[in-house]
Amino acid sequence: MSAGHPDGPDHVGWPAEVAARYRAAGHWRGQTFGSLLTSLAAAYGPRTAVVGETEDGLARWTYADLDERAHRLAAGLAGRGIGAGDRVLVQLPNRPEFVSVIFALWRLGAWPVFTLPAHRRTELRHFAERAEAKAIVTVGEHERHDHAATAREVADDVASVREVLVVGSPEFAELSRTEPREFPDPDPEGVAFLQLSGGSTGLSKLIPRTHDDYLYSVRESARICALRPESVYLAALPVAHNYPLSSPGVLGALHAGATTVLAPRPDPDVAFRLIESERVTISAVVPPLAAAWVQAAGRTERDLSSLEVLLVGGAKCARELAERIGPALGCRLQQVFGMAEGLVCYTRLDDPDDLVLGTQGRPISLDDEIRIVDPDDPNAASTDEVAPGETGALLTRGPYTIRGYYRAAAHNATAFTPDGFYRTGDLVRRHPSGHLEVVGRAKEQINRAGEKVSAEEVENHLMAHPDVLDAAVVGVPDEYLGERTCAYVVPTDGAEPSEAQLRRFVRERGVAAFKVPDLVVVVDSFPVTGVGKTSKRELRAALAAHARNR
Ligand code: OOB
Repeated sequence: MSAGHPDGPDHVGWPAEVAARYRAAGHWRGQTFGSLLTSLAAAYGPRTAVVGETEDGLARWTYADLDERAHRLAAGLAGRGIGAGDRVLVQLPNRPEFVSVIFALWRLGAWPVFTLPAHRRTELRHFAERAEAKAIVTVGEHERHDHAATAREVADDVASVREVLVVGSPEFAELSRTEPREFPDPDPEGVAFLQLSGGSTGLSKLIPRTHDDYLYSVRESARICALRPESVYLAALPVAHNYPLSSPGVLGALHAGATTVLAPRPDPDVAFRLIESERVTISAVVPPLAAAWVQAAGRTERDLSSLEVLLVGGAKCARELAERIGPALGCRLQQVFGMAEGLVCYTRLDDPDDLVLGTQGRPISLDDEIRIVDPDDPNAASTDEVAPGETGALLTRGPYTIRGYYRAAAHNATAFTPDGFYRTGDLVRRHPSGHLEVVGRAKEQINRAGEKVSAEEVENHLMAHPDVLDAAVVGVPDEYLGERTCAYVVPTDGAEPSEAQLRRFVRERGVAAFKVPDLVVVVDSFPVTGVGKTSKRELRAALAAHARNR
């Protein structure tokens, strides 16, 4: 393994004595995801594991089916030269093969790199380069985009990428029929996959998660959300994201022997149809989607009575919205505040209403260490705690929170404290019960309906335009999205770029649509007095204030 990569180690592990403590506490149990599937198939063989659309209509796979498919596909992928430690970009929408592909890779000890269906050429190229990915697994045409063509472009540009495998193609079907064989189980304390960070300083970083640490969070999430074999989890959000994947998500549902229903789209029409037909008991949404469901529930003919729990997270759920969810949908609200880097907080199903409506929950584990520190000091130490109940910047470390990003030593030096706490960039306050209330954000990131946009990344795309001298991207409050992106642009001398041109320019650079600025304001100079051009951070703060007052 290339621990000696010039950009830093693949995996910054936990100190040995800390790891020993997590093992002794029973958090880390030495199981891999591949062996988990084997034991699930033994325990729940004939029960339905996954329901979702394929080319041949609605597929229903039992646990035994899923196990066999993952076995065969693992053998097929091995035949294509994919093996332990290889990184494989996975870009799949919500369809059953997502699950068989990731378990096949896990059985091989290969590392899925979880990209979103929204990602485009430039982002995929970045992930493939960073991870030195060997292959890309994707689909053909989906939502009017030819993913296979984009993947092939990336493969042409990135030397390490040798295979593009297209789910739904005859070639993929052939691979999925390969005679199964066994592979050595990988190290449970080793990296299982790479997740993506939301990104605040430019492009997304890669997040190495281990079998042991992730399985702990999945197991506990399933328990906290009361999943049981009779549960039916509707995956409405894109399943590659950490939230619908593991909080409790598809993996939590599998862990409990429950059924996962994969919704091709999250809008109320599709979701309500599936809730009715599959008798869905639990689902998970972001706040804007919760609002859309609440609104649609008032006029739907669908029977939603099976729904017991709706998780809401990924972005702040306003109390007013929180209060409407239970009555409108006839279910219990569970708030979730999590991050791909690790820490996940839930309100508990037996918490008093005030905490469920007014906080974002408390951590999964008693071993999740929380420090709320001086919000004005980006380098605050874990000991610089604010007074109890005061707002501050959230630092955390624990049994499933990373100690460093993949090959990013320079970034890690500021993203983590010297004693290993992750600087979340979130501003929170702690209630006496230990529940956290998210009150804001210190990081240079826009949370657009739960999708994270790095201000710097979008600025860099804008500044690549010949008519743009400088750009600053800020979030402005939006009733529906929570926040939308507003780009302030200073043109080069004499140039007059239009808003439409600049938005098209960013889109054509091959980035996810959610990163294209919602609003572009062309100005002669930044409309701010008293802010020098020395700190983009101060400039953004002043522009955000300006945008709010427009
Ligand atoms: C989830 O993961 P990411 O990695 O896309 O984003 C993490 C960030 C947090 O640092 C915070 O800024 C924001 O998203 N966030 C929330 C929130 N949940 C996440 N902000 C306010 N209230 C909430 N409830 O978004 C994620 C991962 C696992 C489970 C749930 C969400």
